[in-house]
This record gives sequence, C-alpha cells and structure tokens, in this order.
Amino acid sequence: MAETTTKCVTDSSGTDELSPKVKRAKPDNENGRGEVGHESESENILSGFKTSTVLSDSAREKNIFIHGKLADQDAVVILEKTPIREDTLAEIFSGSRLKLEMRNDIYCTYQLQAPPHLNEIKTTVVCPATEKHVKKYQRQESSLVEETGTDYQSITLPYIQKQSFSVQWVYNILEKKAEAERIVYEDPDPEVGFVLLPDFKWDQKQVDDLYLIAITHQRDIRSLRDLSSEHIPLLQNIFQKGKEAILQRYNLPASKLRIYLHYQPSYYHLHVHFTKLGYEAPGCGVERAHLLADVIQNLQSDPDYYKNRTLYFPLRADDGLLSKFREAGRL
Ligand code: DD3
Repeated sequence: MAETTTKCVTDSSGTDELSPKVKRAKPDNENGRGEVGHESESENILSGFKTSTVLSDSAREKNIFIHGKLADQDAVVILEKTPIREDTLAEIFSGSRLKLEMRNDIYCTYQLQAPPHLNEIKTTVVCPATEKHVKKYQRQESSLVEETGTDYQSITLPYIQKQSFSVQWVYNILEKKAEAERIVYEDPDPEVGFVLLPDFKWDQKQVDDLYLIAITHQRDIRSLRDLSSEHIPLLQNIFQKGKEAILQRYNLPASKLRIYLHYQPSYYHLHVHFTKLGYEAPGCGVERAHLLADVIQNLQSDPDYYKNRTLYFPLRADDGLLSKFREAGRL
C-alpha cells in the first residue's frame, strides 16, 4: 500500500497481506489510474475535511476520533497509528532520516523519519455520520445494567425495534456488494451458513491484533437473547469452520483464539467475534463478552437459557436504552 490506508464504511477497500496466496502489489501498480481498484489511493477526500470537535483521543491507543464536515455532510474520522512490524525493521533502519534530540552519557534520543510507506496512519471515515455515530465515539461513563428476561421483553426489545438500526452494511457483505474480496471463508447454507471476514478495526498487517467477524446468513437473529437450542447447529458450525479457516489462512490454532458474542451487540444481526488471545480487543471484557463455547453449552443444558437468564451489560450515559431502564425503575 502506498501512503495512508483510507476506508469508508460504505466503501470496499482493503489489503490481504497476511494471505499466503495473495502477493502484495508493487507500489507502481497502485499509483496513477487505480488499476487495482483502490479509488481511495488516487485522491485525498480528506483534504476538504473541516474539524468540528475531537470526540475522544487516547495517547496509549494512539488514536483520535474527530467529528467534522466533509462537503457539508457530517462525518466521523478515526485516525490510528498502527504497530511497528518486525519485517519492516531493516528498511526503517536503513531508509530513514534520523534527527538527534539529545545525548547524555550512554543515552541518546532521536526523531526518526521513516519512509512514507512505513509511516501510515490507519484511517476510517464514516460519512454521512448520524448523531448516533457521533455519540458512539464521545467519551462517556458507563453503568452496568441488570436485564431479566422480562426486562428484555418489556424494555430492551421494544427499544431496539423502534430504533431500527440500519444493518445495510451487513447485507452488503452477505450479498457481496461490499468487501467481497476480503471474505476469508463462507459457508453459503441459508440455515447454518455465515461469512467470515476481518473486522475493519483490524488492518491485517500483523496477526497480533487479529480480529475477524462471522456474520450469519440468517437475518432474523438479533442477538444472544434470540438464541435457543434450535440454533446450536448454526453456532457449532461457526465455531468449527471459523477456527479451521483461521488456522488455514493465518496459521493460528484455536488455542490462540477468543471466540465470543457481545451483549448488547453494536448491531442487531447475529455475529461472532474472533480475536487473538493476548490482544485486548475493545469489548472483550467480562461485562460484554460471552464465549461461544459457553453459549453452546448453556443452550445444550437449557434450550431457553438466554430467554430467561438475567444478563448484565454496560450502557453509556447517553444511551437511550439506559433512560428506558431508568424510567422503568430498573436502575
Ligand atoms: C460500524 C460496527 C460497524 C461506525 C463504525 C463501525 N467490519 C462496520 C461497516 C462495515 C464494519 C465492521 C458502525 C461497519 Cl466505525 C459505525 O462496523 C464493516 N466492515 N466492523 C467490517 N469488515
């Protein structure tokens, strides 16, 4: 890839650098007339971006979330520095400019200016962004909510039905209208089938922060709460074939994977997260993640486990669902 990787959520672009079958294109093929179909590499759509506010930033995570305007439309731009890869070290050492900052005894500090292609910032653009997108990235305190099976029926379900969050991007993936070339594995079966592909949080340049999602072909399962024993074959299929596909493609055995569902999910179309053990993926904490292996066993011992069980999850202070729990006197 030349220069900064730019991704639009409505768009399809990406790299496949960990795939043994796919060779990296030479930089000179990528420039100019966009022969490889990366429109984002030919022009800088962000040159006209006007910042309104910084929603959040993290020195530790080396990222910043910005709200602003792109050609009169609301947009959220996420910039993130990516890890330094071992296979780039030789080029960093030989091909950089080095400016001395200070020298003291045996200690020296420098500013190193790496060659442009090793100095990329992963960039995600959401445009047009809704108010919900803007809110999602504003730093917020969370409160843990206790949701009984009845609370789900009377509070949560009506709320998510009224919201009708768009999952068009999910349907685009299932229908190969977007990200088709990023698919790692597909089982096309309408009942137990799914599509496995990299979550766009992962830039696929190193396996250390591996993050894939399995999206079910079945469209009527909103979340954990909709699962019953009839879905065990679907879940087992995702579990088995997902692990096999990741071993094949990334040479990572199942023992290095954290495979789980979120409750609440960030979109109400059933999906399973595959992340590398040791990588603290956002949302992998005990208050939100449910191991797929546990989910399967719970359904095996009680077909209606997730219909009746009290579930706990954090909600951000500005989440409309939190107000609903408050109004119902459940908080
Ligand atoms: C999303 C959760 C959703 C903003 C942002 C992310 N992986 C996605 C579109 C395409 C994708 C994802 C919603 C949206 Cl920053 C609003 O995530 C996606 N494609 N997580 C992939 N591969």
